[in-house]
Amino acid sequence: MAKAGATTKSAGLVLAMVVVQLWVMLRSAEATTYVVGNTTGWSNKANGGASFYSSWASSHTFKVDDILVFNFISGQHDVAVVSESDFNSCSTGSPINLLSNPPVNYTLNSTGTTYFTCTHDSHCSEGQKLSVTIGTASGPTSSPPSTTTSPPPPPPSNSSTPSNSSTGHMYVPYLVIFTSMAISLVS
Ligand SMILES: [Cu+2]
Repeated sequence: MAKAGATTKSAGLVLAMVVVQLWVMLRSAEATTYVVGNTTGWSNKANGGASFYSSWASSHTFKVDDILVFNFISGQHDVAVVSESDFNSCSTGSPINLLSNPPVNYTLNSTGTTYFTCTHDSHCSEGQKLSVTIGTASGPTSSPPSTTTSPPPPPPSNSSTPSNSSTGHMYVPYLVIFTSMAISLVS
């Protein structure tokens, strides 16, 4: 009797561990943090210039809610989010967004391509530029921009708020399944 009880107890413990592990795995698949340029960071002196950042970007598959970390020395660089044409021509005079306090953590909040560069001196033309594309199954949304200048709303699926408490609900079904499995095994 005592032996059976101990077996039940350890089986329950193992299952609890599996549940926790699965939960951690699922949560880590949620959003990934990428350090731009890895140890090189965000620089105009990257080996290979612009191709350094394009190959860095192509070595990753980005998704909405992923975070880009731009590491650089304060005052030497900045992170400008620019339009495609400004990106191509290295026009840094009218960025969409300008972030200058390192480390800059930028959350990718929509599908499509986001263009980054540095506004300091000629850093852009020296290769300090990065474009990051988040693909969709059917490509970028085809709805033309209308009168509004506000950014497009986030996709309606998944979480409307990025907080952990709301996304945590997504995994409740898994926990229920595993808990019921555990109960059926021990009973
Ligand atoms: Cu720079």
